[in-house]
Amino acid sequence: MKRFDPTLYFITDSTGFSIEDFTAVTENAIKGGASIVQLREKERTTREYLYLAQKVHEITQKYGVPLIIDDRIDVAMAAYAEGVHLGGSDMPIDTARRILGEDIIIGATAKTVEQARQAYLSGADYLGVGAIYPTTTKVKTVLTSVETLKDICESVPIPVCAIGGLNKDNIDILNGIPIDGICVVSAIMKADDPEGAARELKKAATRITDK
Ligand code: TZP
Ligand code: MG
Repeated sequence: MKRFDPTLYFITDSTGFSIEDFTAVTENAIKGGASIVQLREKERTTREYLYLAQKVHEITQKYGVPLIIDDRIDVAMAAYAEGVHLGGSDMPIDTARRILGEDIIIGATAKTVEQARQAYLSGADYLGVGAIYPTTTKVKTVLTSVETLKDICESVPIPVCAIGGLNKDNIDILNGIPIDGICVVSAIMKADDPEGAARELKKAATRITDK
């Protein structure tokens, strides 16, 4: 499986959720239009991460949506996930590609044109670029300007998704930037109505990415 739709890229954060509520949010996000899901866990044991990955994969598979595992290629492999997302301190992309093979989606984080080119040349299938706005999600990041985002889009032939603090009220800043999708955590995870939030974001993201 390699073809994927990055238009609305939902990244999860299970902090504070019961497993039932967490999987319900994920399912509702997909019903609302999330086209790809990333499981992102920073404080779980390997066993907990794998358990969650298997639970979430049952849902994503039901809807034919790819599941990406953040940071951990072992967890991705063990859960038969469709992909993995690797940042600058995770396993190098070319090494991951050698281990995982050509069919697995590998995403990378890039904050500069140089990093984006490097990730592409190393075998990344898509890029997450940001943070566009300050974020309340647990992450060590710096802001990336919309100008840099545009330069990155024009420097690599793979899909580019904007990330960081994006919500329905502020994503118009991305109008006219040739991105392929938007990534959100809290705009869905913390919404009272995750399905409705995803639906609204999908509409906006579809408009922005409709080149
Ligand atoms: N990388 C850059 S910003 C970010 C990540 C993982 C978090 C985005 O979360 P939110 O809640 O959509 O701002
Ligand atoms: Mg990482």
